[in-house]
Amino acid sequence: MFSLSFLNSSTSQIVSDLKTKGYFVCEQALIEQCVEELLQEVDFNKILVNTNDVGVVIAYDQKFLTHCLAHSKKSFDIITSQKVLDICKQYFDDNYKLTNHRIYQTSKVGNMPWHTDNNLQIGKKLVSKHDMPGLLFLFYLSDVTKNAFQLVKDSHIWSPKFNHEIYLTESFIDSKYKKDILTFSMKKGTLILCDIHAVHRAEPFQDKTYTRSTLLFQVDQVGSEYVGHGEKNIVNTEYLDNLNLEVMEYLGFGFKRNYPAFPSTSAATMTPEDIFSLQKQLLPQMFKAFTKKLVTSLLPGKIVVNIKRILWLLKDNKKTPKNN
Ligand SMILES: O=C(O)CCC(=O)C(=O)O
Ligand SMILES: [Fe+2]
Repeated sequence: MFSLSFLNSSTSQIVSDLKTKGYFVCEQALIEQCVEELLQEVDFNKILVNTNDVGVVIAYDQKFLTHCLAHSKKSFDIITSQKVLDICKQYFDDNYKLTNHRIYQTSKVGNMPWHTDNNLQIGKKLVSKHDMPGLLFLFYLSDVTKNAFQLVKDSHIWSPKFNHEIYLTESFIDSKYKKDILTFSMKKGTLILCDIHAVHRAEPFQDKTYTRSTLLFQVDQVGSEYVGHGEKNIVNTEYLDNLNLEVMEYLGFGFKRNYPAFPSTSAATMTPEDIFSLQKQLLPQMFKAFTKKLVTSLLPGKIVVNIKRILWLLKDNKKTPKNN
């Protein structure tokens, strides 16, 4: 899963970089095969529409699989890996929790403003900034040449001064910190790990042919005064082959979660192109549903059941059971 260069990076060095510089980067921390296997678990072309499962949703030019702990064993393994837990254990000096996670694909345009991720929410609304320590893990799942993650050097030190702001403007950052902007245009598999108090964004871009895929998760040192901080972690129990107290605490077993899954989506957050392509998929299904409805409304229920029985027997070439 992880490359030797990441596994061999000393955890105390990573933590020391995080404490001093506010970030740590490891190019190709995930091996290529792991990225491929992870992406195979996520079908960004299959969108949830009355589907009784977790899956992909659309928010404008981004597609999200938020509940990846329930749908992707590879992302579960990365998020709960010993290396990640060891970094967290050394970085935090109290209990830490996974507060959100998602896999997403950004296409065509991106306009993310400069921000920090120390957000407190009421429902889906960001209401204020908190001072809990926290770490943002971001893995590139595609080669990133545009829409790269950007971070303002040393901003984890001064960002609390701007806790009254939800975003920082481009003109403010350009006028005061242009020379401190780091742009991480890097290969598939790269890990960017940073203090959630660091000012960052995905560099704005516009290119109809470009797509970036990412796995992101955030871990916060959630104190007792912040019960409810975080999104719920929906986990596929099949994946829990490493369950121990450390993982349970980290995933927040028995811990309240008040925030809804990010992003909040509905048919209204789909682009006209996505709605059109969905209509094309729905049209044949609509005719099928109408035909079915017509047949079942014309034929008495008993006959329908008998037809189904006959088809079943013919299909499997079974003998009629004695009691029928
Ligand atoms: O995708 C990125 O580069 C940054 C994402 C981010 O900062 C966020 O979702 O809060
Ligand atoms: Fe962020």
